[in-house]
Amino acid sequence: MTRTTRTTPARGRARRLVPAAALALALGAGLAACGDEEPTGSADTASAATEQAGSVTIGDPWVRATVGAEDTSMSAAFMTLDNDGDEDVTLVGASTEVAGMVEIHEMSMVDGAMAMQAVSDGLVVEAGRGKVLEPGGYHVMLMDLQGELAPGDEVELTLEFSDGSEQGLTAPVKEFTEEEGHYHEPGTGEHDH
Ligand SMILES: [Cu+2]
Repeated sequence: MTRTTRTTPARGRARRLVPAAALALALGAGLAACGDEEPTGSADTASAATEQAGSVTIGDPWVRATVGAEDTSMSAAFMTLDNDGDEDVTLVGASTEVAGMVEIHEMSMVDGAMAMQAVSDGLVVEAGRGKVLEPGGYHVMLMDLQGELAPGDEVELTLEFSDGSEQGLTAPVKEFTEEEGHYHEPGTGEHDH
């Protein structure tokens, strides 16, 4: 298997808007499901994949399956990032062997429509606080996928932070099914401990 890992930190990249249609393909039909709609089987495997290094703790990582999706070239990784340190830390990039291109994205309303775009300066995780990466909000965008991602697969991801540290994690691939017509606007992605 050819190694096609390419690191593409979000920092310094031009902000690119992706139309809602592409979004729907990338993230499933919906933009967000309500919080009580857990991805299939999320509870059991998540804690085992949690890793800690530096001041940022990664929790509940998962990657959306592409099996059955119209466009199987894109997916996204989701997780929580908690900063227990005294300094802000910024997630500046990520890489994985399964995707040719990885970017940190956010979703927001642009001209009345949901769109996603690269977070050009990275995703700041403030000291003592956390960020949630979830469908409809922040996500680690996986593009140029090398193959289909099926539920049960595992994706090795490396996150790169502004303090120069890197964290590897293993994210299980899960199906994400949205409730039709039950969308809401994404939260702020912030949460307290
Ligand atoms: Cu995206």
